[in-house]
Amino acid sequence: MYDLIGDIHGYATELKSLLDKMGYREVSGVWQHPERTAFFLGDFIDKGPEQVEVVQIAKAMVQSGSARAVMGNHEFNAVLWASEDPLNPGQYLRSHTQKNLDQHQEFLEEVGEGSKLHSEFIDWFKSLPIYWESGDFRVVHACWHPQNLEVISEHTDSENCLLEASWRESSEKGTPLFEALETVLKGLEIKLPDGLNFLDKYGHPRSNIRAKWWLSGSHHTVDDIALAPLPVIQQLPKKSIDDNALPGYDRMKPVFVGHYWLTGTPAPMSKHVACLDFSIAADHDGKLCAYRWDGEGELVENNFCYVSRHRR
Ligand SMILES: [Mn+2]
Repeated sequence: MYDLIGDIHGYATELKSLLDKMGYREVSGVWQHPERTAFFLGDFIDKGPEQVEVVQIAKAMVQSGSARAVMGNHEFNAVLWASEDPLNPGQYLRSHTQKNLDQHQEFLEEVGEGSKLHSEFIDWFKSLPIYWESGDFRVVHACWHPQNLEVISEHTDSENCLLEASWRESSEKGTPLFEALETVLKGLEIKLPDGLNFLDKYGHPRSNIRAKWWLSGSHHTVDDIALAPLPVIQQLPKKSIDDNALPGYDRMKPVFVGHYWLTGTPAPMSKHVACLDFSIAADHDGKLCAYRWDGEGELVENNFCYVSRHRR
């Protein structure tokens, strides 16, 4: 059975505490459990103080078969940052702007940009599947969106890894592949009705809101579908959204996601959807969170397991 682990963002000390708490031990340099397999939901890097160690732990586990993993938006961006554009030599698939550098600089400094280790990590990131599905559960970094997964599957191999030839298109705004990856790795956003906007945590006006994509049915209002911190939700109107705006979720099997920087006490989002990102990189109340799945079709709060951010 599987222990699904949310976004780690460079916090290796907490990762080791969480693995230890769940009964994993380091044997010959690889963390492993006698009966269980770990499953990482992506976002290993950026933000935290021990990014190289996090990748080394996870990579060794995946390569030895003691864990599986999917790709997060931070690994996706890391690959694009490091990939020269074949059509514009000297340019990169993710532009080296100050804003993009700010999000990634700590990783580049820790790994050594252009080093052998950097290129090993990029190769490993490229080998991560975009999504994963078995007979009885599903895993994706941000949003299980069947239509978009179908678009992506035209660009992946039998393991759901992006084909080498598709990386350029994956970085090109406006292509179906780019749009599909945006949703699957970064979440579904919908436009607020009537030209409305709200202020994000930086005070910038925004007209799109991240949505609880798994909801279905009609008569939802903007404030009930918003996947946002309370201060944002309080700014949102009780206005209806288009009935077709959300893909909904088929509830055939549980799906595990990360990505959303949740706070508070870990619990399922619904009987079939669990988000395991509890903001380990946040200064206040950060947790690294897992779900210990024993094959149940409906998720339960008791199976969450987490550690708090350590003091440094
Ligand atoms: Mn993410």
